[in-house]
Amino acid sequence: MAQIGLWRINLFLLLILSFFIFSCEDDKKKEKQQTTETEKPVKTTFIPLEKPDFSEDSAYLYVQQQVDFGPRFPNNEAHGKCAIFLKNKLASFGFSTQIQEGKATTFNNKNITIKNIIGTYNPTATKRILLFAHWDTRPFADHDDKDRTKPILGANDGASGVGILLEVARQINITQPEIGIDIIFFDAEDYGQPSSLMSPSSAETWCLGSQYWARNPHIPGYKADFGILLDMVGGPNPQFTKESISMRYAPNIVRKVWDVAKRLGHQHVFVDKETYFVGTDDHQYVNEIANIPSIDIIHFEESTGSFHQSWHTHDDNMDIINKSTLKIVGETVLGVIYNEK
Ligand code: AHN
Ligand code: ZN
Repeated sequence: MAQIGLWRINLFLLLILSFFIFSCEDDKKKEKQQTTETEKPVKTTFIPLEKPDFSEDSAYLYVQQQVDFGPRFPNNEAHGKCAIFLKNKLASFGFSTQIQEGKATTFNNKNITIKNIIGTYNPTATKRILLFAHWDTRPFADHDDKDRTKPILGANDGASGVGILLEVARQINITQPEIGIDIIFFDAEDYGQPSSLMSPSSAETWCLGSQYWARNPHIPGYKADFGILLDMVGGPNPQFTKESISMRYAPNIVRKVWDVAKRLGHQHVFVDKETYFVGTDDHQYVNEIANIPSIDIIHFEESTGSFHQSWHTHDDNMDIINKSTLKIVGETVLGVIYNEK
């Protein structure tokens, strides 16, 4: 009898225990449901954008035409010829144009004449966007294994951004948006001190054209609502990350541009990642000296923590220029312009 009693008590305890275990499981499930409920992403309105007309063939041609001049760095003959070509091209799209000239000294004590090429569309509009790219090319191939002292063609590093902006200018002339657009092709971005030199590398030896313009704007007190820089925007397998100088000075513009890219279906190229790169670019001085919130669309590879492998080498030629990259960037820039009221 006593044994049966004990057995009954054990069974009773087991029942109570299993009841507790099951009810705990239940609580966990509820908890889980609740967490997933609150973790649901906040619904944002996603409105796809109609793709603006942008001819990648025209943009490609404009890149080719610059490269055909040969290396284009301050004081060389091709540089002078290409400056006139770019000014005339912008003028042919209905922009009023000028070449801003200035004197500067390079890291290796060369006296150079800077030529910033400036185009204006709709000069009386108060709402303005500044679009810029550097048009000069590096006078040496300091990242190549051979012929390091010879100048590079700069199809990607230089010509690509300019080629896209020329096609953007052509489209603006067709669609005639109401806002004002200023396009500046900055000179002497790429005459900076090689990092291999033992002397302390100095950021200010780069971007001489944009520094000059930021201190001497073509119109005294010139202002734009925001600026977009294109740098190395024609290479293969592009990755445009949210670069740190842009994020420091103009995070809202980064969001605006990346949002337009996403709405155009280009979110795989305009990746939602913030990256840091050691160095500088023209938008730094447009931000810090001209006080115009500006961002850089620049191909930066997270995997290597550097630019495309052709960077500052003789491989930076037409072979690496990708029409689809030109189109993605061009559509995004035009999408931003058409979205501004
Ligand atoms: C530096 O790495 C110092 N500057 C990157 C900006 C650059 C050079 N863009 C093209 N060439
Ligand atoms: Zn460069």
